Amino acid sequence: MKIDILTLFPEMCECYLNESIIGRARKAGFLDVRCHNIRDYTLDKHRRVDDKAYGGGTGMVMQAQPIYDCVKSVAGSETPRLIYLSPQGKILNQNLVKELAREENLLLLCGHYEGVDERVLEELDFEEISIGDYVVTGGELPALVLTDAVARLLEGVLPNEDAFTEESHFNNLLEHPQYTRPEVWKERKVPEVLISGHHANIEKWKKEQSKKVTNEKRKDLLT
Ligand code: 4FV
Repeated sequence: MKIDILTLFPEMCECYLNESIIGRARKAGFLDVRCHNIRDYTLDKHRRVDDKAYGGGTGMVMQAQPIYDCVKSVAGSETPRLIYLSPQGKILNQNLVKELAREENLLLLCGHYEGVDERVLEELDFEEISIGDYVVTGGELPALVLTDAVARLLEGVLPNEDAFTEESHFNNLLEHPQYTRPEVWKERKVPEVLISGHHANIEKWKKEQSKKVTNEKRKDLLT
C-alpha cells in the first residue's frame, strides 16, 4: 500500500513517521508513506497557499489551485482513494480502518487554518473522514492517526497477527486487562490464571474479561 500525505508541514509528519514501529516498517519496505508539500505547487513568487474567506469571518482558507495541482501530480496515472481529514467527515473507527487497509493507494489531504476551498473537494470528489467530534489546528495529526491505525494492520508492520486480533475494537470488544512483571506491585497480585501456564484457562479468562470490560466501559459496542 502507498499512502501520500498532502500537507503544508511535511517535516511535522516526517518526525512521527520516521520513529518507532512506523519508522522501522518504512525502512523495511512494509510501508510506503510519502509526504508532499502543497506549497511546492503554488504559482506565485510568494508561494501563497491561502487567502481570506469570502463572506467574511475570521481566519484563512486554503486555495484550490495548489491542492488540485498537487493531487494531480502525486496521483499521476493512479487512482488513489482521496480522503480529506475534516471534523465534518465520517468518524474513523476500526471497521473503517480495516476497510482502508485493503486499499492500494490512499491520498490524505491535510487542511489548515479554516479548511480548504470547497470547490477542490467537489472537483476531485474527496471523501471526508474525521478522527473525532472536536477541532484541532491542522489536518496533520488526523492524517498521522489514520496512517498509524491503517499501517499497523499491514503485513510485516507488527510482529504477528495476534498483536492486533486480541486488541480493543478488533472484534467490537475492548481488550482484557494487561499485566507484566513484577508479579506483586503495591500488594496487587497478577491474576493467578495468567501465571498458571494453563493456556485454555488463560484464553477463557481473556475472553471473559474482554466482555466484562466492554460491558463496564463501552456497553454501546455490545449492541
Ligand atoms: C479534524 C478532525 C480537524 C479543522 C480545521 C484542521 C481541523 C483545520 N480533521 N478530524 N477532527 N481538522 O479538526 O479530522 O483545517
